[in-house]
Amino acid sequence: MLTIYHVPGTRGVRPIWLCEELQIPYSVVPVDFTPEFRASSEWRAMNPVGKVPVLRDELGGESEDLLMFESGAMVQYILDRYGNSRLQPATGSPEHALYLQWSWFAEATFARPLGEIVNHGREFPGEQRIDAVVTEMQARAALSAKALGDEMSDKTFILGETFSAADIMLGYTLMLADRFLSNGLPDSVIPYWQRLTSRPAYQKAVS
Ligand SMILES: N[C@@H](CCC(=O)N[C@@H](CS)C(=O)NCC(=O)O)C(=O)O
Repeated sequence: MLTIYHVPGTRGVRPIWLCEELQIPYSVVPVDFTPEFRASSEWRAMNPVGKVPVLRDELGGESEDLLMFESGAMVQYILDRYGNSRLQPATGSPEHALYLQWSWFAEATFARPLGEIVNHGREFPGEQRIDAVVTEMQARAALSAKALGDEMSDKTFILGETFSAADIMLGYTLMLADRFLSNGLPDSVIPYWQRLTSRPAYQKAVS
């Protein structure tokens, strides 16, 4: 049984959305997102840097529960263990290489400047906020949004016609971009964003 420790609107949306797409059982445990709780030894034992989400998999039998942080790693684990080859191309294929490329792009390249914009708004209010950093991160995030829009000019989903978990990885990043890009999502991305947000599994994950 999978349990996702989650704060609404944060990266736990990714494993929840995936479980909904795969129609596998899971439960959600709400997490107190205050800095105090995230700094507590109780939470640091679950996530050593005090972030969300965390995934627990009760493996049963003699096995200890598996505890994981990093939402992209959770998505890959759930797919590999419970996905029955769904929502990802065959491992080692060129298609899988592109699936990995876009999944990593979503978190390592596109979400990173967006995360800094969020942090400067939330953690460093007032005079501690460095406006030059926010401006630079806006430009970096906008460049990633444009790159994604260029890629999506003739595609339904990031790998072509078929929806995959790379779309889930990108979908959460687009949620952030939609909220925090100062000029909003580029027109080239909007049809893709609308296709993602119209999926019932996405809607369940954000409800
Ligand atoms: N790469 C990590 C990022 C986790 C992350 O930044 N989570 C955010 C919420 S979406 C958070 O906990 N932020 C609080 C903080 O950075 O202090 C993942 O994908 O799980």
